[in-house]
Amino acid sequence: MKTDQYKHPDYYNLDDLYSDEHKLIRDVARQWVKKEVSPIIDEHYEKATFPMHLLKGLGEIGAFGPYIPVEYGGSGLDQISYGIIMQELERCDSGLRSTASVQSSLVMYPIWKYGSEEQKMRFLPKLATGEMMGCFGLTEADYGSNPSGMLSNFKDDGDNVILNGSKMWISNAPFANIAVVWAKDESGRIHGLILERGMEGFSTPEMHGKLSLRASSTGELIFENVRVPKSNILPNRSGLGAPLSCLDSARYGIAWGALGAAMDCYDQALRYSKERIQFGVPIASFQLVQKKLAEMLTEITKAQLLTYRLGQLRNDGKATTAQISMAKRNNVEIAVNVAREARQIHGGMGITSEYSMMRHMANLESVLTYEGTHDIHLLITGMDITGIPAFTRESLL
Ligand code: TGC
Ligand code: FAD
Repeated sequence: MKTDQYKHPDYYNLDDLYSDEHKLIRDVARQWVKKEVSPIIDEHYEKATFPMHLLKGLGEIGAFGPYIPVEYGGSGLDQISYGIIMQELERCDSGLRSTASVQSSLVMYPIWKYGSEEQKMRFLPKLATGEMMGCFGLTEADYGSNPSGMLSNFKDDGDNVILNGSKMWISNAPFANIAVVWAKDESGRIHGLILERGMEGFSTPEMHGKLSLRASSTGELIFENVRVPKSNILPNRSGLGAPLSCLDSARYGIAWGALGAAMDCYDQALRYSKERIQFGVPIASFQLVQKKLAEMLTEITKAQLLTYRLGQLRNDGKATTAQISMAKRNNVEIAVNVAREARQIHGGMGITSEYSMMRHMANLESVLTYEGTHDIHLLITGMDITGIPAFTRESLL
């Protein structure tokens, strides 16, 4: 069996800025990933299955809602700790990080921020341990980048509401016990509802045929006259801003995570280039290989500094949506490029599952698209700096 030799690159001594607690959290996550995930991830990727037996361990290392207060079962950690855990998971596989970031930022976060006290006590502690898993339904077949157009809707029915519609591309849906679903009331205002598996008319068929993020389970959510108790509606925020604020949290975690994938690819490429002999010398002695390595490390280092600063801003409650967009977009892009260069350094071996670059490359195509596509994030930056939204072509509507 191959051994996971990962050692993170730290060219600008970022470790000096981490607290002892941050480093401990990183060590715990890294050791767990090396022992429990690295040996089995390729098999799950090839079979397109999510390793369900890892859920308990993910809970134990604090990957579910690390920043949720202790009174609700979370670890009460800061935002940099959250980022570090996402980085350690995604440096192994984006699908593993997806499962944890959906649970943390898209299920626990909205319940914590917008739920009633009863909802928080009922759901958060079990979500934190992984005893209960959740998913987040915003995207619909015809409304991906433009969720405001969603068709899912509910009507008042006494103590309940009746929900109809569907969602697609939903991570964790096939096995989730609950789903935080966004749908419109009779006036067209968006609300979050907590759906529970077993509610009549609620189904979660798995989507097949993904060539990316294969070790993550993705499905649809279908609502056919589902009777949802009003006590399952998130009471403390409505409107599109509610789900979008959850995306801020998830995109922040992805910025850290995608950088982890890049760091893993660089680490392997550096090691391989020093071991692989061609023309009688290690390939690391060729200028063209050094150029690749030097450029990879430069991009990683810039992204590490950007991401750490974003973590500080997020800890202070000052990170803006546009700052998070810039980091998500930049880090995924550099990760795609680093994975590709690392793959080339490995020559033919780079396309095998002996190394993780090809899996990272395929995974990162999903990461480029979900949580706001690469171009949507560019437009968020454009809107922020010009004050002019360029999402719609009003004249064509
Ligand atoms: P817009 O008019 O700009 O905003 C509507 C209302 O929302 C407010 N708002 C926010 N509030 C909190 N946090 C944010 N980040 C916010 N962004 C906007 C805004 O102030 C406004 O409030 P109000 O009171 O005036 O109504 O909305 P828009 O319809 O023009 O859309 C803007 C756009 C395109 C940027 C947005 O729709 C968007 O981000 N689209 C991308 C959709 C997306 O990212 N979907 C992700 C689905 S989840 C997912 O992919 C999970 S993958 C997980 C995994 O496996 O890891
Ligand atoms: P579209 O919105 O149709 O975009 C297609 C192309 O058009 C893109 O290149 C886009 O950038 C471009 N485009 C669209 N609008 C504009 C514009 N205004 N200006 C310029 N270009 C534009 N969603 C959830 O709700 N929950 C989940 O858990 C979840 N998990 C996912 C897991 C995976 C593996 C994937 C692939 C997706 C997941 N999604 C999830 C959905 C994801 O958020 C959407 O795929 C994403 O928001 C893009 O929507 P779309 O696929 O409909 O593409």
